[in-house]
Parts: sequence; C-alpha cells; structure tokens
Amino acid sequence: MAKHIGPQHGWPEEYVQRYQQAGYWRGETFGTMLRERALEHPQRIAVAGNKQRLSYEQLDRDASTIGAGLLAGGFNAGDRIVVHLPNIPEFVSVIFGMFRVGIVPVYALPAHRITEIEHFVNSSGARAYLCAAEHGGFDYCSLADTLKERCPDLEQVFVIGESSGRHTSLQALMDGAADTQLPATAAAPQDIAFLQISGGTTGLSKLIPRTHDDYIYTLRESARICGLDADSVMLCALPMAHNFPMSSPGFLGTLYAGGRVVLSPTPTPQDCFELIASEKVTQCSLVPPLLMLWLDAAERSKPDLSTLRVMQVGGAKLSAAVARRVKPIFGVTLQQVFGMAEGLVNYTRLDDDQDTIMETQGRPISPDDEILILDDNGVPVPPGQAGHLLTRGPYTIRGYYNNPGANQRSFEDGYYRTGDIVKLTPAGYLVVQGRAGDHINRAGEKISAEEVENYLLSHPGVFDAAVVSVPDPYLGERSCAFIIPKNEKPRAIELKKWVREQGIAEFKVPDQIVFVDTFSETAVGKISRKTLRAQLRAQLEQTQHNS
Ligand code: AMP
Ligand code: DBH
Repeated sequence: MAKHIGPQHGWPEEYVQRYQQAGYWRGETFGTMLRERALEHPQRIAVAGNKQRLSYEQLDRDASTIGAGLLAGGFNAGDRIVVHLPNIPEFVSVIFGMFRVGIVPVYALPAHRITEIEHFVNSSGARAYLCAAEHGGFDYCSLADTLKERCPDLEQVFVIGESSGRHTSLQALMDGAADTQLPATAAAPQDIAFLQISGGTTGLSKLIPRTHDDYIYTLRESARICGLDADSVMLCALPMAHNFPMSSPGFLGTLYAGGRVVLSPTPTPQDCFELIASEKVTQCSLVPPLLMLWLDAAERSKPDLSTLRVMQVGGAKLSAAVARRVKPIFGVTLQQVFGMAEGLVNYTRLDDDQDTIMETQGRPISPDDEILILDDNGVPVPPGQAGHLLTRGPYTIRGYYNNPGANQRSFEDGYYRTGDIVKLTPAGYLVVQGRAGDHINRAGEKISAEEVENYLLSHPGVFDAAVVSVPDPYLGERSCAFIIPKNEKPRAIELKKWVREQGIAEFKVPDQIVFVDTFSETAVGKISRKTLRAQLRAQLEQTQHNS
C-alpha cells in the first residue's frame, strides 16, 4: 500500500488561479489559523466538554505537543491516521496536532465498527489508528486488537483513556513531547488536510480529500453567513466527525470565528438543554429527526433556551411543517443547510423572508459554485424544473482519493454528480426533491443499498436481496430489505443479527425485512438493480397506501 498522499488535489491550474484571485483561497492552513487565534485571544475558551475547558492558547500548545509526539514517533507529513473519536475535546487537539505537522486524519464516526475501520485503514493506507478506549458502552480497544490482526501494515494504535497497556496512550505520546514548540504549520495551503468519509452510494464509503485552502474558505464564509463571531457559543450535538457539525458552520467554523465550542456527549434533549442553559449556547446544528425530538421535548419541559439565536438544520430534507414550529418554540432563526462532504454547501440566509427559509434548502456559499440541473439525458432542464444536480467550484472536490472507478462514475468535466434531484427557484435557491442514487438517508446517516445487500447475500439462507428506502415519519427514511430465501427461509431477526455481526455501524442494519418469492415476474436478471429497487419501493408504498 502506497504511503504517499498521491495527487494533491484535482483542480486544474486555471481554476487554482481563479480561486486565488477571487480571494477564496487565501493561503491559510489549519496550523496558522489556530496560532493566529491563540495570539489574538489566548485566554478565551476554545473548547469545552467532558469536564474540560481548553483555552485557545492551551489548544495551540496541545496541538504542538501532539504533532511533535507523532514526529518523534516516526510519523511524517503526508502519513494518514484513522481518527475514531466521540465528542471530546481531544478530538480537536488531535486533529490540530496532525494538521500542524501535515499528518492527514481520516475521520471515522463513533458508530463505525471493524468492517468500516478496516476499510478506512486499507483504502487510505493509514499507518495508525487512534480511538477512545470506551464510548457509549463499546470497547474500542478490542476493535483495535482485531484491526491489528487484520491489517498487518498498521503500525500503531493510539488510545485516549485507559488502554490496559496493549496500546500506546495519547497521554504517553504527549508526555514524551511536552513543551515542544512547533512552527504554526508544516503543511502548505493546497495540501490535503484530511480525508472525509462519503455517505457511500455504492458499497463502502469513499475517501474525500479536502485541502486547507478550500475547506478554510468554507469556514470563513460559513461563519459569516451563519452570523458567528468571537462571542458565539456553538453546541456540537451531532457526532463531530460528520461534515455538517464539523464545518457548516460547525465546530471548525466557530473556531475560525474565535468563538467557543461546547461538546455534548449525546444529542438528546436532556443533555443538550442543560448545556445550552449552563454554557449560554447561541447556535446549534441538528438533523431533522433530532429537531423533532427537541421540539417535542421543549414543548413539554419548557427549558431555558434564551441564549439560542440560530439553529442550522440539514443532512436530510426538513418538512416545511416542522420548519414552521422552530421559531415559535425555540425563539430562534432557522437556517436550512443542504450540504455534502464532497463540497457544495447551501444555506438559507438569516435575513431571508420566512417562505424562503421554510420552503427551500438555501443557496450556495460561493458566487463561483457552478450548478447544473440536468434531465436523464444530460440536457439542462427548463428553469424551475427538477433534475439531477451537478456542481463544481472552489471547494467541491474534483475526485475521490485513489478511486478511479468511482471518479469515472461520479465526475464529469470537473463536475461532481451529487445524486440529488433538485429544483432551482427564480432567486437561485435549491429545493431538494429526492435522490437518483440508491442510498438510504436514515436520519441524516447515508446507507449504501449495495453495501447492505452484500452483507445479506453472504448469508447461506439468502438467494437474493434488494435494499430500498421507505418513508418514515420520524427518521425521514428507513431501510427495508426484500429477501428471496433459499430452500430454508431464515428468520428476520436472524438476518438482522447476521448483518450486525459483519461488524458494521448499527444504523446500517435493515429496519424491516420482507420475504418474497421473486422480485419481478419478467424482470429478474434483465433489469438493473436500480430499476429493481425502484419497483420494490413503489410496490411497498402501494401496499402501505392500501392498508
Ligand atoms: P454525504 O455525501 O454523505 O456528505 O451526504 C450528502 C447528502 O445528504 C446530499 O447529497 C443529500 O442527499 C443529503 N442532504 C444533505 N443535506 C440535505 C438537506 N438539507 N435536505 C435534503 N438532503 C440533504
Ligand atoms: O449531509 C451532509 O453530509 C451535510 C449536510 C449539511 C454536509 O456534509 C454539510 C452540511 O456540510
């Protein structure tokens, strides 16, 4: 497995110059950004959570210590390390430590399990894996043990918390490099800063290479569009490895603005309402199902949310009916966010009229975000009609990391095919209509139908499997697996257990299993999986409608 980071980024030189001249790419890096904030207001709290409070100065120092510790441990700029952490302050110090010395974090979600982590290690060529010893009742050290067996090229495991001596503790790494001062950055602005994870449409997630320059551009603009400044307090309720709470405007946008990030261990109303009151939180980002949960809880318990100003909601389609409840119940301005880890992010603006805020998913960050809306034949649709969204611009990647096959499918003439079906309003706002791709958007978590089908197909009792999304009043969408059994029909509960035992994130386990004799009388083997899934979805909706 190659250890170098490969091509730095895919933007052609003329675009690099254009984005630089327009002032989007300003030559900042995460290392310089943190150093500047630490010099501007050293004593301000940057991150609070898990009973810790880190000032900007302390965060800057910890980043240097971690970076120096990794260099002393034989790691070099360009190396990849899979970072698998919950919402704890060390998440921030660890990634800034890596940014400072040019080591590239690969972000895994706390819900990910051995199968996904092994895939991230192999596809990124990571030299190390870094996790928290335990979180949410799950023992990540045991996962690390299995990972070491399965990935012989993996050289190191770093653990935060009690690691029972089997792995290197982050604290030991830091103790070995205490008080080392490092220059603000060893990375260049156009280097890959980190690898983000795609939701995955076909099979396991793809890796998304983001540069310092392109990502920091989105932070600067997101902070401005969302009204963040040094007095802002952002509650991070969603898992912070997600691109949305990371950058739209997220914890990184808040740090860019010099504000304070407050980390919640869970997104429950109980945990979060308490933190909002005690930390005087001004902003927070949620996915629609959590928003609904919070709205109901707030109506019941009337918590003190008087400091909250703005709430970003995105990741999945927000219904206008739910959107309308936000202001009366929370007393905040709603901001819809339609984004993707690959790049393009749209926001409704804080001063937009109410209809725009309720009914649209916003407009792009950048004047240079190019939007194409095409019909099935690749021809632009007439204004106002729905079609496939393609985009390119100053922060949308030109290709996945080391994945020519996926790049062939997902990129054309520099445009990224988002897989979303959208309409454009006369004012240039996007309204998400649905999706062309075969993933399930389960409460904002994207699940690849193909990936789950493959787990099901590996069961000895399964002849064929097709996984589709079903509308769900709470989750937005849930997953349903249609199964053609072999001679002996397995039980649904057994199949769910089987999928779970593949060592994957729990949200990928099918919510519903339907056994059928055949998928379609005429079509088996003759139609694409995509058409088949569409037929099954229609069939299911029809039976639900009739019942
Ligand atoms: P990912 O590629 O995993 O980062 O997921 C991005 C995808 O999430 C988008 O392409 C959309 O399908 C979906 N998405 C994100 N925000 C919204 C939103 N506000 N409304 C509808 N879908 C959304
Ligand atoms: O769903 C997403 O991936 C997403 C949603 C809102 C995202 O990546 C973002 C904003 O940046």
